Amino acid sequence: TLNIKAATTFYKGSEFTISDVSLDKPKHGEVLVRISASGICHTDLRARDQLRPVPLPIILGHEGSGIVEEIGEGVSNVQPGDHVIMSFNSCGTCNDCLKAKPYACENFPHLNFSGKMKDGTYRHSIDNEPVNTFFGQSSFATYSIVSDRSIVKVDKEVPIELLGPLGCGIQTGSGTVMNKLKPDVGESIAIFGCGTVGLSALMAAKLLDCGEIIAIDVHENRLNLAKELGATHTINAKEVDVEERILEITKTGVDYAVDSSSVPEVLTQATNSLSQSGTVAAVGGAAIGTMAKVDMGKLLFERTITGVIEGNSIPQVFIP
Ligand code: CXF
Ligand code: ZN
Repeated sequence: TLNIKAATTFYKGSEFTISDVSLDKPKHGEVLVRISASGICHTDLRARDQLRPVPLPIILGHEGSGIVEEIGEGVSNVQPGDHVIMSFNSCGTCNDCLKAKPYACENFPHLNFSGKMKDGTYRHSIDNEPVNTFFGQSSFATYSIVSDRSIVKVDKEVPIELLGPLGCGIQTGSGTVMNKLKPDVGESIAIFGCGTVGLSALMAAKLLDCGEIIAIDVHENRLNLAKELGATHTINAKEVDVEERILEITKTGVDYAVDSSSVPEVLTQATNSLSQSGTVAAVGGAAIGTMAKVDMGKLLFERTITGVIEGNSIPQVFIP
């Protein structure tokens, strides 16, 4: 075992507490990574606050980057010394994985949120008591053990400490636009929520030459950043009727919308802001049972509401 430090969450809403943790050796198909840095995603905070139920105590963090320290038996995609980032875990054997949709893996909940490794055991412990793992990586720590399926090898030339958020937030936002919505040149898009996910969606929309790129948030500083990154219009939802304003800008409603908020009222608003055949992607981490209102009469005219996990990304293909 290895003695590591981890920012541990002991109870609902608790501070991240730096703890001494024992970490077992990597088993078959697993990789030990020395963490350089980790991003922080809203899903970490939702898990800490038990809005996404996860077993406690747990070491959160799922946007880690670092250097491979050791590989378990059967690992062939990386070597010690490789620079890597870590993304979500998937099983590789269910129908969706076999159809190259690891983000829709049937075992996603178990592999990412059950607190256990794939084989049902734990690698972390404090005073011989098991500590739960998160998103198959627990990157708020000095070391992580992850499945080789979570690992994305990256270029050693790129500053490793900046890359972690590619593994979740950035691929969620940009992948939703590039892999799922695939807007044509000149089509319009509304981005509801301008955090990491929304702004990554926005940058992708800009790269794909969308026409109107409308950023919606309640914080002026985020809207200013959205402008800098390519928003053609910004709307402060605290000050303006969002649906009216979008209709004013686009005349017909937007072709696409991305809702990263996981706030039910925002999904309703985004759906109502669509053009006749528009699509809205809900990508925030709403818990099962979160209900939003939908105008079925409007939906009927070819509108689409879809969920998107991790930007429909195969991390090893999309991230490089
Ligand atoms: C998550 C949201 C909760 C379900 C899995 C994907 N996205 C990233 O944090
Ligand atoms: Zn995340």
